[in-house]
Amino acid sequence: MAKTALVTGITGQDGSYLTELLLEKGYTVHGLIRRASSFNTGRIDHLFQDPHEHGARLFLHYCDITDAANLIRLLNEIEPDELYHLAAQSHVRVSFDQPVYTGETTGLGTTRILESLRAVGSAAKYYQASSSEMFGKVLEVPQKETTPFYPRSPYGCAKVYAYWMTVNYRESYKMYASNGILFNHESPRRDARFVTRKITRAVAHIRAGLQDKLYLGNLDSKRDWGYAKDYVEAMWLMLQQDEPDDYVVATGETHSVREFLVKSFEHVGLKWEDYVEFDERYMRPAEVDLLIGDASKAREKLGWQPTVTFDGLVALMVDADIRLLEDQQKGVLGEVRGTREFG
Ligand code: NAP
Ligand code: G4F
Repeated sequence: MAKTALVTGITGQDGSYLTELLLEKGYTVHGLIRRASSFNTGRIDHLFQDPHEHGARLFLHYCDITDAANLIRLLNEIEPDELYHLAAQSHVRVSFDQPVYTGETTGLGTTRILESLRAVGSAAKYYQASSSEMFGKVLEVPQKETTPFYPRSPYGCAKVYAYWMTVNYRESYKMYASNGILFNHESPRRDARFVTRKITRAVAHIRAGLQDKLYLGNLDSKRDWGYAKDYVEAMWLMLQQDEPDDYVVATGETHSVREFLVKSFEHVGLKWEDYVEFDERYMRPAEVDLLIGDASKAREKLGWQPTVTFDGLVALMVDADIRLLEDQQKGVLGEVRGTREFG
């Protein structure tokens, strides 16, 4: 029988790719969205374009992850087979400005969902969006499932709490609850306040003569960057196993922000030094200097592996931003945006 999935954070980068994957696999998908003063469904609007195909199996509900009563009501109504918990205040720099709110959503939001599942007696398989940011000031290179955590931001601390609550509910209540410890993953749907998309978007605008300068912070930190579409496949695989477990998902390669910058500008034949300036505002009180993951367990147990290289990711994102800008200039995008009314 076709399965039903509930996705929190469905309007985010990962939520949108995961929803596409689940609909392709025949699932009925319910997504939680929060009320905003402007449309926030831009990443999933296209899924409603064919109301007889995917659109017919996709349902959205208002629910903030700070609202336990609403969560319980919706879990009773939807009765999901699988719950992918992706909603979070996910920006590390912002978490230093909003540590309490980040703890409330990214940390306690997880407990609220786990406790709601327990309260309604749900047998849904649960996926927790854990993060390589938990490794922070790394205690081992490369990082794997057994590497101890040393978070370096309020976001990292909140994710460590959420990770352990997931393990705790698994052990205490025999819930099927798995942590995906995902390293940075990017795409043309990445918000432009994360460094990769900030760069590729700027390259497209600079190339078109619409922007003079790009202001950035620390160029020396290194990240293990993969492609988001590959990573949502790993999330799904984690919930198809007989037993719950925790998995690192990564490419096994690390590159500095500077390398991403060089490659992005080179892709369009420009020199980054002519455009990039340092801005103190983008520095963090504490930095994560080096992330590189060992995804052997995911490869061996889930049969998962990444399909997009670092160079491929840069090219894919720069090309997508060039196309997006051209479409915006032609006015094409207006037809897609805001076509759904909610409320
Ligand atoms: P994202 O693009 O920032 O999406 C976050 C989602 O959470 C959005 O749908 C957002 O809604 C929703 N959200 C935030 N606060 C909420 C609240 N209070 N109530 C309900 N919904 C709320 O993040 P992402 O890159 O897709 O990442 C998905 C998850 O994986 C996050 O938990 C993130 O921390 C984690 N993660 C990401 C990476 C990565 O490299 N991308 C790596 C490891 C872990 P709006 O659209 O309304 O803002
Ligand atoms: O793109 P970032 O903001 O991503 P960060 O901090 O690594 O966090 C992302 O990955 C985590 C997984 O490890 C996720 F859990 C988290 O939700 C998020 O998706 O920053 C990457 C690096 C940092 O070292 C930052 O200091 O880029 C550096 N950077 C330099 N200039 C900048 C900028 N980051 C941003 N956002 N903006 C800048 O102007």
